Amino acid sequence: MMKHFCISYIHAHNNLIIADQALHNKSFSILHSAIIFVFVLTSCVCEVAPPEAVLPVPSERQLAWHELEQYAFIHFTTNTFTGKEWGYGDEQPAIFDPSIFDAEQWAKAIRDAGLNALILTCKHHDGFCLWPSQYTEHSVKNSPFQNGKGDVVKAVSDACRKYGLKFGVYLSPWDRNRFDYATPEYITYYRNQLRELLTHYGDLFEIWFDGANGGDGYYGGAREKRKIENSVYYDWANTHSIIRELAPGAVIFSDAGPDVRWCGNEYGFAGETNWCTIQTDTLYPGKYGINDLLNQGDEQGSSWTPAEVDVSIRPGWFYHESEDSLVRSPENLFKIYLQSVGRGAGLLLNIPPDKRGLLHENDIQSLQGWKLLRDRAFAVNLAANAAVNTDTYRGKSKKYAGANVTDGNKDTYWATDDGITSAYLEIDLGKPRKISYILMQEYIRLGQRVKHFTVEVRKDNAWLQVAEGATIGYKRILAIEPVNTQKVRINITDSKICPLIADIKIY
Ligand code: FUL
Repeated sequence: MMKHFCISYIHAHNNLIIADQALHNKSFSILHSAIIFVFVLTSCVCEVAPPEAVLPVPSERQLAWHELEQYAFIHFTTNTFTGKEWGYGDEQPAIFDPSIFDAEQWAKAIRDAGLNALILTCKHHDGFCLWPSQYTEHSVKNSPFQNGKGDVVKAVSDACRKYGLKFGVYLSPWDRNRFDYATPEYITYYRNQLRELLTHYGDLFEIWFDGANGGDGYYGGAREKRKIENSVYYDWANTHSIIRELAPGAVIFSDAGPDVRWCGNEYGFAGETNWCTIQTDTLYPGKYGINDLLNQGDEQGSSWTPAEVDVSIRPGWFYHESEDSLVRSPENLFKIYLQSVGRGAGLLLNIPPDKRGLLHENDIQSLQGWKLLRDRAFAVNLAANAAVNTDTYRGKSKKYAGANVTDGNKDTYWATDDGITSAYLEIDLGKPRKISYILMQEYIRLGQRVKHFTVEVRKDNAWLQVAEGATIGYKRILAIEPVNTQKVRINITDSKICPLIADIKIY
């Protein structure tokens, strides 16, 4: 408000000085002051102060990540050929031999399924590297794959760029092959490998660190159990600063963030109540007993660290022929979509390539069926440009009016005045329509605010409640019992501070 006042004053003042000088008349100075007074008064009435942010707010890299919504995970290594889920670390590189490897087949199927990015397990716990790292012999360079000249990471990152997918990497901290695992030297090795991945494969959107580590392994022939202290061994802060320096656009994922957090399970659901905020300073990857916290976030959290739901299309993370009949159905994937993206989380869906080096036909069929279900469910937004009635909006300014939620522009939003934490938006569909889904988005650039809401539909001259929830966040999709109605009312019943709603869609 003060800023607008000052700018208006300066404009008015400058214009009148010019007028004064032109007229060479000192008697105009009284008039001058009067006009400035009126001008400033008018500007104060017209200019409505924008809402203040409620901290914490997302960074630009996090905002870009939110918009990806759903993306693919690829687990591929020697396990694909041994049938294991966790390789021991003594696998011979010679067994890594995909017969008709085709990264473009993966990228195309993933793109066609409406996924927007891909994260590749460049190194899993067994330590085998899918790229010819200069720091180890335990990699594709000693495998029959493309006569030891191949680089899976390069092929996949190139295919991603060709098909318009963003690319990210998974580098397992736990390495059951390395002789020096659990010593300080290993951390140098690990960071060297990370630097290779961060500098050789173009822009990365996400760097993925899992929390599993420690335990028995090959460890260069020692074949023993090694234990590390999760909270200190990896010295994550210094590894993170390498990423900030070499891949400033990438979000860092782990159980504990800092940019994106694990959702606390591998079954495919974020909390129904899901805060993008959490207290990260006491967390570290691999910490036990925090799964519920990770699942729901923390309304009071001081860090913007939204949840990511990682789940596999098959029972295992790696391909096993015995699971060909156990691929998730399109309906199951749709349910997972509603429980992840529909609750404001990111969805990281694992689709493991088979021994041929291809995504399996059954998996591709499920992906296509899932895409069809999403396309059908969200084909026509009945609320596009619909009239919106509200009980209140900020400063009675058009800039914050209800119409902003149906204008299809995510940068405009409805807001209430400061201090107003409950209000409604009533959307008129023009005529009675059958509706099944309600999608809402907060304007998260200024923080996550809504703490409780209800949804009602107009039925037989009365309002009928069809849904209720706590958080909205980046996105909330509510599946309701299909109902015929012309009017839908969203009641924000509680909010941290004045609510800001950017988008409402009805299907
Ligand atoms: C976990 C790993 O132990 C699994 O093998 C898998 O990679 C999963 C995504 O993360 O921590």
